[in-house]
Amino acid sequence: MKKVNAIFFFLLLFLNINIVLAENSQKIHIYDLWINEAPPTATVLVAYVVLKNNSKRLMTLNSVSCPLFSSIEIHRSIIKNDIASMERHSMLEIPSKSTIKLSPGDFHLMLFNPKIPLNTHDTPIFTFSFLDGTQIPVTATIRKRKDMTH
Ligand SMILES: [Cu+2]
Repeated sequence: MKKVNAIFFFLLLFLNINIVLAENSQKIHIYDLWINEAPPTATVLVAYVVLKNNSKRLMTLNSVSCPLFSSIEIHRSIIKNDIASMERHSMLEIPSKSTIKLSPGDFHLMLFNPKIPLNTHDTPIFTFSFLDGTQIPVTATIRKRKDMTH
């Protein structure tokens, strides 16, 4: 009887973990993660992504990491007194039931010190971490360089 209980307990635990993972991946959907291809000597790259919050709560992105870069920051391109610059944001809020698209000229991810030169067949995996502890791995694609103006 004890043995049966133990098996039942592990089964429940297993089911529970799977349910938690499924809920996490549904409450926020992260897609179209792409990196603008840069010359092999570039020390900083730019990435864009779409974040869709399906949940009933505000989701706050507070860090993005990838082992191929020394650090990743959330930036926004701004124009102040006709001068283009960027400001750093420590986090990015995605309101309930809404979608935020990071795109050239607006919010973007700044990727510092690539450890290898990336080309179009590379598929690095990024981890998006939220204030509530949710962590979502997302595979990036590298796009041929078109836009130098980020
Ligand atoms: Cu930037």
